[in-house]
Amino acid sequence: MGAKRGRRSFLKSGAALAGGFTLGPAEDALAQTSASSPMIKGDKDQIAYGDRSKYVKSVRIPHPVGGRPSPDQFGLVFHVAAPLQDSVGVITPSSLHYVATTRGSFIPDIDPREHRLMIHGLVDRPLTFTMDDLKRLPSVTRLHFIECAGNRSSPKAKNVQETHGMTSCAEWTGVLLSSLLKECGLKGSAKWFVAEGAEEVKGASSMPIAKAMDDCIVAYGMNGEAVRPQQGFPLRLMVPGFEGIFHTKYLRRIKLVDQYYMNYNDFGHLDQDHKVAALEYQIGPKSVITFPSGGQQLPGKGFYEISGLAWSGGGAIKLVEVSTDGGRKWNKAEFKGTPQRMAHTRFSYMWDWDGQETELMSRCTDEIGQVQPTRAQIAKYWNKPFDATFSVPGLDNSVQPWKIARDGSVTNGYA
Ligand SMILES: Nc1nc2c(c(=O)[nH]1)N[C@H]1C(S)=C(S)[C@@H](COP(=O)(O)O)O[C@H]1N2
Ligand SMILES: [Mo]
Repeated sequence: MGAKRGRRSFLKSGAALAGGFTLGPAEDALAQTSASSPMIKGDKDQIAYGDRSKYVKSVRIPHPVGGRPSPDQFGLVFHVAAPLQDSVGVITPSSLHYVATTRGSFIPDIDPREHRLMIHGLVDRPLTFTMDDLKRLPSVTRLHFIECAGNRSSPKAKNVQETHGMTSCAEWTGVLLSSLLKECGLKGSAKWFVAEGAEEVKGASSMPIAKAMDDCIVAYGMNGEAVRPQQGFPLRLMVPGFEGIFHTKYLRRIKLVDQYYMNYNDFGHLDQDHKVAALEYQIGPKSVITFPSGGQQLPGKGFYEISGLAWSGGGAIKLVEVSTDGGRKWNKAEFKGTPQRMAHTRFSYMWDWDGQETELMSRCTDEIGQVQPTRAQIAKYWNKPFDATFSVPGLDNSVQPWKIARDGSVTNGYA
């Protein structure tokens, strides 16, 4: 089909609809709203805090990032992946937000009245903030994704939850770190900062001061309510576009320092120049088709809105292209809403499937011109043979192919 053919022409064309849609008599649909329908009881719990429909079954899964099982032999959960295959829009519901813990699933049970954020080191005035102090200050509310460095596709992964589920996007509310640092007064020698969480292993990371003064958020709000305990209640640092590990949960201390300091979280960067490592651990441009995706089943040929997510640590997504023929031709996708900086962006492409075997792919370009690479391009870049043994070194932002079989089943194009 041509990219210019819009949704309207599909909906006017009976031939397109015939493939898969059920067009029953209208009375059947009307009958569904009759008074005999079962009702959800308005019990006390449902008044206080609403549940989703029992028919909606979308759940997170333990995710073996890097082959490490969750839970492990000691019962610790390290990685939990979001069900992106069921996602609509760009916000991940807080209950379905991916979770990554560097030391397993010990979630501190913090009383927000007791919680403090201390900012010290190379500042004129070290300050300690209570949660109430922070909430008095001017706030920002922004959409941002977080992605774990372990989020990678593999031939073994069956669906988008396994290939891409270690990223999520939420609306975060809090105070800009730059506002707090201005209150403290930065000394000229402050070049780096170390952010620390409140667990026994503090999950500290070194980050450049330029990032702190740019767009970091000390966040207490998530998707319209308090940050969830799994996401860092009562306070977490958002470092937009940086690898997930920098987004310090249970944030309790920020120390301004004059150089890069090696911390617990920086162990993964040991084999590289420290400064380069910290500066380069920015998520590359990445996109994935969530519908149709691995494990799903197309009922037959005809019209489908291909839908997916794109994001980049380099800024807002500028362009998404979709291929419906295994990468020969690339077509411009549409955005749902305006792409935000360092946020998931929903894209779509109208597709008329002819019922033949094919492969779907998406690739994106961000506002600074970075283009998402294919796995073959990455292999070439690293001068490695591109065969079954190839796995992407470092962060994996490769193009994800989904194979469509003639029977409409969708599988991982790497398998
Ligand atoms: N204090 C603390 N912060 C942390 C972690 C942690 O275990 N403890 N995990 C990090 C890692 S590895 C990632 S990918 C992100 C995950 O954020 P999420 O669990 O809210 O999705 O938080 C980071 N911040
Ligand atoms: Mo992570």
